[in-house]
Amino acid sequence: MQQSSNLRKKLETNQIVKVCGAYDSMSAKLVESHGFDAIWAGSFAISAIHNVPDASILTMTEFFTAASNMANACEIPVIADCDTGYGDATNVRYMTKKYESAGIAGICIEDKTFPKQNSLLEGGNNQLLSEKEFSAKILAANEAKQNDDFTIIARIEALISGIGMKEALKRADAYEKAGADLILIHSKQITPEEIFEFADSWKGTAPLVVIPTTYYSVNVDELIKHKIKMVIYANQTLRAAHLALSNLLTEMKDANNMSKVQDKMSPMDDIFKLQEMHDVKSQEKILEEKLRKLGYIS
Ligand code: SPV
Ligand code: MG
Repeated sequence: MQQSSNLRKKLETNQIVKVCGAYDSMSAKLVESHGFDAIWAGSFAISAIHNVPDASILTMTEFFTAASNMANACEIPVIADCDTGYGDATNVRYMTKKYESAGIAGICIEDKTFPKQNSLLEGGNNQLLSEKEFSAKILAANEAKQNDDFTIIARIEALISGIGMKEALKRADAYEKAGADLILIHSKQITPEEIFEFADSWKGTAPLVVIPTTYYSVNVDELIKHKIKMVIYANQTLRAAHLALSNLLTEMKDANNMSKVQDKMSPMDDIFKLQEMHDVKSQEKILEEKLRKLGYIS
């Protein structure tokens, strides 16, 4: 099944859709094998593995390569975090075609100005684009998509920028009218109150998406109660990998041998399984048999 149709099917059930962030093919594959519904190809994590700020430093091509590598490696849908759409409505039109034809299930664009900075950065620049200009980007993405199931998520940064709830709700209405399939309401508060207030006041029909990074203690049950349809755990895998590697390297540096770190790593066989290395051996056997039948091997 196409990844975009798969995502639509999940959105049609009455379950919350659980999406987890990844930063490369291996982390995406792990997200898939642990049973998540979809993968978030997030700009924060992809920027981090390139050691650059999440501030529109990488180009569309680099983000696209990262997301399409994940889509190639996995069967579950990949949702690409496309920041502000890498330019204006024309760039969004081009970008949408490119992402959709690579088998990515959906894109998310946010209503900040380019270049953007990560929304959770203390003192970050969170200037908003006008509602009209962002609506033009949503319209352009809709015109560009080929398959109805390709999903367009409009991300509202009004609460992040501090402009307020009224503006956030007004923009959600506008973006739904422009054709957004889902509305992502982002918050950097440490509690979910403003997200709940938004969800309870929202009169539209587009399903809501949240990213509970700062308000991490919110329960899934509470999200469901407030009619939130999708939860994205955006950067936990990147941060966990960073911590695990840092701890391991500290131990390795001062160790006389590697005995002590053996239980801090996956066994080689787990990596062979991830790579489907065992398939290579069975494919070799099949080839050998065919060559024998052709008389090349006695
Ligand atoms: C990301 O994961 O890149 C996001 C979510 O956009 S946040 O870091 O909260 O902005
Ligand atoms: Mg991002």
